[in-house]
This record gives sequence, structure tokens and C-alpha cells, in this order.
Amino acid sequence: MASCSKKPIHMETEIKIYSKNGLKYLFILLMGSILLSCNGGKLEHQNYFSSSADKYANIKIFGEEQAVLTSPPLVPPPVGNRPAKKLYMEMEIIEKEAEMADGVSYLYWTFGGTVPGSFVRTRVGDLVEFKIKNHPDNKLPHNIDLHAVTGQGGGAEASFVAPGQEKTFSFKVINPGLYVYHCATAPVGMHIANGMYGLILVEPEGGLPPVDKEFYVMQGDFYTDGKFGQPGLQPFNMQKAIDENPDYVVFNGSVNGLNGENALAANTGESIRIFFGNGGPNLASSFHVIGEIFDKVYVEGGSQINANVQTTLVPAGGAAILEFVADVPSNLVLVDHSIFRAFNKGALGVLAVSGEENPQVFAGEIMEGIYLPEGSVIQNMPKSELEIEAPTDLSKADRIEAGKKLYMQACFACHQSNGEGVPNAFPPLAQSDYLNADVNRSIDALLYGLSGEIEVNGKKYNSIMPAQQLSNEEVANVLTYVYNSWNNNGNLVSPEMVKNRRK
Ligand code: HEC
Ligand SMILES: [Cu+2]
Repeated sequence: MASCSKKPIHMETEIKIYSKNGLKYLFILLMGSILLSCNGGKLEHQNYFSSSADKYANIKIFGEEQAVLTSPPLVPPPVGNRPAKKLYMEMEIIEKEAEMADGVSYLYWTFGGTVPGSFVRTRVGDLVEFKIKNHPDNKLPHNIDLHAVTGQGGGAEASFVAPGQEKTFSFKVINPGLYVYHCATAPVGMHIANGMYGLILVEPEGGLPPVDKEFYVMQGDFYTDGKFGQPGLQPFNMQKAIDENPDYVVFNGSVNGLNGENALAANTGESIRIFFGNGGPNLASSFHVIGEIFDKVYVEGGSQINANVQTTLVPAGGAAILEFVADVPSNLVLVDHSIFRAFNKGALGVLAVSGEENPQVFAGEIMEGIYLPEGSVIQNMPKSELEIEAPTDLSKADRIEAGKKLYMQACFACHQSNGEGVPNAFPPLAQSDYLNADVNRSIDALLYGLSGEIEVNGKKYNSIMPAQQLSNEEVANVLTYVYNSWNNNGNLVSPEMVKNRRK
């Protein structure tokens, strides 16, 4: 703007016209006027805004159809080349108990029975006739505010509906983009916190470019009386919500919403599009996929496309469209890169990519060696190679005490201080049938690491535990501690036993 010397000439009249519409327009116009006057042009505001609203508000509709709505992670078929139409759609509000995490349940309030709610897919110019039904078994009135709607409350007032009632309202979608919808019934924060949000896509004319796979993912934060993982039916906690201190931050409504049997799947070479939204109610998401780079991001779900993005910021009540090609087979891990949320509050999902390896793109580990910093004269062998150790004869109690200290340094980050592990990532050591069944196998896991599929207490894990660089003494102590904690079988592991397992 520094090179612009002309004063914005038609600013004054425009401010008069728009003053009722608030500061938002004032700012846009100010910027716009400066730009326009720089060009010396005398464009009317009509032209300035014409790329979206004005043009599509007048678009003609041809025919009508019943819209398909889908549950996450599925999305309805693309609009393709179809003309704007009259679209009929129905959504049922259901209050229901469902699983938040293993052993933890929650009373969700939902659009269509799922969190997030059913996905709505339209194109610009569509005239939508939206019927909202509040199931008679529900306890509360609800409504819907669609961010894609231009009009009072995004439809909130027109859709306010008591249990056992239904309402129909109508709107024309005039701005292309990906938009959040949510319940806006008081207390609004509570309705959103209980899961009342979803996405509505408004495709541009001609549709989005075709891709091989499309997925629907939303993040949300949840506030419960009990801490993360505390079993039982957990009630909503208003104070934690006001403090913005969630116990759960999850994808698609629960800790297991996008992993285990709910993991997403794709094949190598496929182009993938994720419609990602953030229901909040409070937290912004630093959305990231471990092991991928977004080739394209439709920033904030709008028309601007950014390229080659690692992490995209999606505000509460906002969305983004992410596109990439799955080049190599791997488990891509979807996270909120505010990383404690991923590993301690549930914001972790998996997109399993299977297919041919592609060493051109990723060769995996190609060599392992002993790292000797430059200038080091004495060759130190890693501890695991230590053969000679001063003989000790600690009592069991001493081993448990020494082992506990070591556990808090070497194991706790993955297996957690209470030995419960992290669902779908790190198996539990507490009452672990795998651990208790075979002490030599546990020693080997520490000496040589552990990878490939294993089953612990009925749950499958397929991950990698790195070899621990510990002496025989240390392995003995930490395992004795583990075996004598959390209702495990009380084994005593001696340094002798560890030594015998070294190859
Ligand atoms: C970097 C994370 C990490 C650290 C640190 C770690 N583990 Fe593990 N551990 C894992 C993973 C992942 C698995 C499952 C491996 C698989 O899926 O094959 C595992 C599996 C195990 C198992 C067998 C499965 C079970 O639950 O009984 C034992 C026993 C174990 N670890 C003990 C330990 C001990 C003791 C320490 C500390 C000395 C430790 N681990 C440190 C990640 C870790
Ligand atoms: Cu509601």
C-alpha cells in the first residue's frame, strides 16, 4: 500500500450506504476503496463483490431432488456438472449415550445420530428446503445455525424445534466453500460441547476437481466430570468448559473415532481429500498428518488455495479442505499438533495406506551404527553390550524401588505413569496378559526392542518399541518394578536372567 498516494475518493458515500451493516463492511470497503482508487478505476461495489453472492443469488434452478446426507467419515457423491437445483433434505436430532473412550461413555446430542452430524453437500445456487426433526425421546429443544446460510442466525430462529416437533425452512447457498453448522440453542456452548456440529459443503460451479477418496473428519473438545479415561458414564462439566480445559480432544466424536476399526483406509497412488472441520466449542486445531504434506489446502475452507503445507490452523467454528496423494504405504497419523492433545486427550487418528513400497520417495532405515561424536577418543560401547558388571545382590524391595525411578525415566512417556499405556498406540503394562505370560519375552522386548502385531488384553497393537539401552541390572530392576505393580504377577527378574537372554 506504500506506493499508493491517491486518496480513496468514493469512500465517504460508501460508508453511508453500509454503515448499518456494521464495522465488517467498513473495513472491507476501506481496503477495497484504497485498492480501486490506486487503479484509478471507478468500480461499483456490485462488481467488487460480484464473484460470489450477487451472482449466485440470482442463479436459476433446474429441477429438484432429495439430497443424500452421510455419516462420518463418508461424504455424499460430488455434485459434478449438475445445474443448481431445489434440494430437499431432512435431519433428525438424537440425544444418545455412546462410547467416548474404552470404558467411558457420554450422553451426546447429535445431528443425525453421529458426531459430527450428517455431511451436507450442495453447489452454489442450490435452493435448500431443510426439514429438522427433534426426536420425541429427546429432552431438549434444539436448532441449527449453518454458516453457509445468509440470513438471520444462519437459520437458527427458523429451525428452533421442541422434542417431538419438526420444522422446515429454506435458503439459497450463494457462497462456495466448506462451512460448519451447529446447534445454537441456549446454552449454546453446551449444545456444541455435547457434539452438535457438522459440515456443509457448497461446491463451486462445475464441482471440485475429482479425487480418488474423500473423507469427513471433525475435531471437538469435550468436558467431563472425570479425568481422561475415568470409566463410567461421564456427565458434562460446565466449569471445565468455561475454563476451556477439556479432558478430551477428539476426532469424529470419540477417542476411537478414527482408529482401530474406525481407521481410514486408502491405497498408494490415490489422491485424497479430507473435509476437515473444527466444532470446538473452544480450541483451535493445529491440524497435521504425520508422514504426509498437504499438496493443497483450501485455506479456512474458502476459495484460496495454499500449497505444500505441513500444519494448517483451523479455528473453532471453521474448516479447511486438505488434499494430498498417498505416495507410500504407511500409517498416516492425523493429529492436533498441540501435541499433548494427541497423545493424552485423544486427538489422534489413523489413515492406513497400503500398497507397493516406493523407495524413491521413502527408503526407510538404511543403516544403523554406533554414533561416536567427533574427537571422542575412548570407544564407549552402548550399555546393551556391557558384559561385565559388578555383581550385586539387591533385595526385591530394593529392585522395585530402583526400578520405579528408572521406569519414570525410560518407560513412562509411552506406557504412562499408571502403566495404562495410550489407547491404540502404546499397550498397557498394568495387568498385561502379554507381560505376565512370558518373562523372557519381556526381557527381550527391552534388550532388542519389539515390533510387529501383538495382542495385549484382547487389543491389537502394531507399532515399534525401540530397544532400551540399559544394563542387565537396570533391566532387572525396571522389570521387577513392572511385575510388582498394577496387579501384575509379582515376578522377580534377576540380572542373571537378563544376561542369559543376551545373544
Ligand atoms: C517410545 C515408546 C516406548 C518406550 C519408551 C517403551 N515402550 Fe514398551 N512398548 C512400546 C510399544 C509401541 C510396544 C508395542 C510394540 C508392538 O506393537 O509390537 C511396547 C511393548 C512393550 C511390552 C510388551 C507388551 C505389553 O504391554 O506387555 C512390554 C513388556 C514393554 N513394552 C515394556 C517396556 C518397559 C519396561 C519400558 C521402559 C524400560 C518400555 N517398554 C519403554 C513403546 C515403548
Ligand atoms: Cu442443541
